[in-house]
Amino acid sequence: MTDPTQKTTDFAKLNSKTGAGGEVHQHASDDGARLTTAQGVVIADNQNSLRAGARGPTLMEDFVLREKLFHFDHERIPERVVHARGYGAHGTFTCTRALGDVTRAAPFASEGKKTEVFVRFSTVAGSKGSPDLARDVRGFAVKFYTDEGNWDIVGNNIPVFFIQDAIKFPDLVHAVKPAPDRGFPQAQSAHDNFWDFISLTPEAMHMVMWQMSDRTIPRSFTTMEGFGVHTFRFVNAQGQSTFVKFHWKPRMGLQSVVWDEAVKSNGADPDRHRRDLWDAIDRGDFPEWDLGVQMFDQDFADSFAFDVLDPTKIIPEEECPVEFIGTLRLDRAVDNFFAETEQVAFCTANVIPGIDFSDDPLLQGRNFSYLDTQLKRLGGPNFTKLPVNAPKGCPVSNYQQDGHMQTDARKGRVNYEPNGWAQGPRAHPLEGYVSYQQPVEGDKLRLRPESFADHYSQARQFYISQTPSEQGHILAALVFELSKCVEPAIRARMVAHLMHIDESLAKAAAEKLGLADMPTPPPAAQPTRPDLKPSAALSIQSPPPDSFKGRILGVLISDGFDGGMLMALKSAAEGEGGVVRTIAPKIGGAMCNNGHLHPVTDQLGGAPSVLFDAVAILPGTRSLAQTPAALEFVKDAYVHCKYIGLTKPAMDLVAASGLDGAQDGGMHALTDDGSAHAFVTACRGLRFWKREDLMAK
Ligand code: HDE
Repeated sequence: MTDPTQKTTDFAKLNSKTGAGGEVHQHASDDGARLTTAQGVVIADNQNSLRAGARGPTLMEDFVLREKLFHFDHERIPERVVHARGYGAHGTFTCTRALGDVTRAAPFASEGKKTEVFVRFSTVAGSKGSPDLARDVRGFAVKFYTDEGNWDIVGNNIPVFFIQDAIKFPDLVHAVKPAPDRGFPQAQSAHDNFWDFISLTPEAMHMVMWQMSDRTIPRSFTTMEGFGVHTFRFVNAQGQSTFVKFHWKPRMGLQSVVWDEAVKSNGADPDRHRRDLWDAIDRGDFPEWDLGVQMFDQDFADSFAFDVLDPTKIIPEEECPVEFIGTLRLDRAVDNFFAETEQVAFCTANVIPGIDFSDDPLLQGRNFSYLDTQLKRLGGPNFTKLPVNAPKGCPVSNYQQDGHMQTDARKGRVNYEPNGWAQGPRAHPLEGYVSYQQPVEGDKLRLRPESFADHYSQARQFYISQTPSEQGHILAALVFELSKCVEPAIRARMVAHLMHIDESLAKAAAEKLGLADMPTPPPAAQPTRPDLKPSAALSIQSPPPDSFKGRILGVLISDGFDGGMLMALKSAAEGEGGVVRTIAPKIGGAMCNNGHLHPVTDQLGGAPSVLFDAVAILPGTRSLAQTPAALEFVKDAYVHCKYIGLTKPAMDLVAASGLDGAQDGGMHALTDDGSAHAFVTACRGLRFWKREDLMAK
């Protein structure tokens, strides 16, 4: 690193122009580069506009000022209508199983084949500046830069959707977004308009159960699953089709936070998810997902209990296994958030040879919609030339021309095809994209098929697949959200739907909402099937991950703390691929019991325990029992069912927090290296969920 004072001095010699206060206005840049206008003219002074006299009017001819303000005034583009808040990263997809017999899609051509990718994660409802941990569905959009063109899987972290037909999408989004008159609430579904719409839309019930589960408050992007949602087609070189559903499974395992933690986390660190992804890549802990596929033929589709074209339904993994075919690794943060994450343009219609659509009406609507959004946001049809959107693995060659911001200067006189000049690219019947030859017939009509009519059976199946703790979270989420609805009829309508899903859930919700009478369930287009078996893959809590990899242990210390214990915890957590952060009353550090000042990563007031996966409390001679932030730290960790490691000097803090008598299997005494190891091993289990029962007593 060069010494900044040195640079100032050097430049002062070079150009000793000073302001009225005597300050030096500019530094020589490290590489001697010159600041220029967009036209390439070197700028002499970037601090003062051109004036007639030192205190006189600014001149219109100041092209440096004019260009700078002009560019600044146009620095924003419209945010995405949905999925506005997002974060992207680059990576690689590696094929682990060649699929040449099933699809000619380039990424699956051979085992070990690598394809560059760009991934953008997002929330759906909130605008660009909204907090990361809103209760919301997460977008999981992957762009594969394949050697046969760009292919996008524009998925979510939930395998089903609220609606069955694209025509309902604007209404769904209007209902969840801020109300048009008051412009709030922002980034949440806990309000009348959302539940009004949902309670009048029975097809949403399956998705609502997922939405009320902890899936919508994920610990981080790296602990979420991703799903293509719709049924797609794989098509092989012989033109034969196999239906396929896409699944991304995080190597870190599924992990979520609890609701109270999400709420507090949004205050403590609204950028929590993007920071987590940035930090993970920065420290070389590259997040990974396995790509799994459920492949099935027409016979399976015909015999399956639901319509495979219905996006409100899953195919349980027990009925059609998820087969792993590759791994996604994110290993490069963006260089520039705007240029890449903001300008990336995903589209479900971006497919390559070997990938085709099904007739899912939601997918068909999406194929139509995304280009419109790109045009609006990116200002013209040439957004495909932006580096993040341009194909990387293959040439692009066609006769499209002109339009806003055309950056290509194609040569030659020919811009049409066929042409007799023997110039320019030609279509290729063998290598080109050929749509799957699917016979199509039918009357033109606006009608939902009867096979889409069962709205409750899979909602019930999801609910009974959850652990009792997860079922408790769903109930609590429903009660929280519906309690925010001012209109009693909306609450009653929702509870009435729950009757079709699970009577005990409906009754518990009614009781907690203070409903005077149980509402009558609405007529169901089809009765709920009681025979669908629980599916283990639908639960987050079971089984928990088998290591602490990628997670953060927050260690609270104060002057005189046990340095040996901190080292033991670090070695145990880092041995599992975890991260340790140290928190102390002052950011300058805390005095170790060996007499040395130990640096810390966080100051207690700005680092509540909600930001950590597990915590250890190691006060020294300086007690923390009178420090409000320390009391909150330990109380919240307890209430959020976190594993808590405690040295003896921490006991007065525990007592002062009112938790003295509440010690349980999730609170570990830290006495020696062995106990530090045992504590970190216990932390693998996500949370000490049994505490919920203890707290309920
Ligand atoms: Fe989207 N969706 N969507 N969507 N969607 C957009 O495109 C749309 C749907 C999804 O990180 C928009 O560029 C319609 C389902 C993701 O940039 C827009 C319908 C799923 C992203 C749009 C749906 C998604 C979007 C807004 C109903 C899960 C963010 C900005 C027919 C499988 C991509 C944009 C990114 C973005 C339309 C339903 C996923 C307006 C019409 C179902 C992950 O074009």
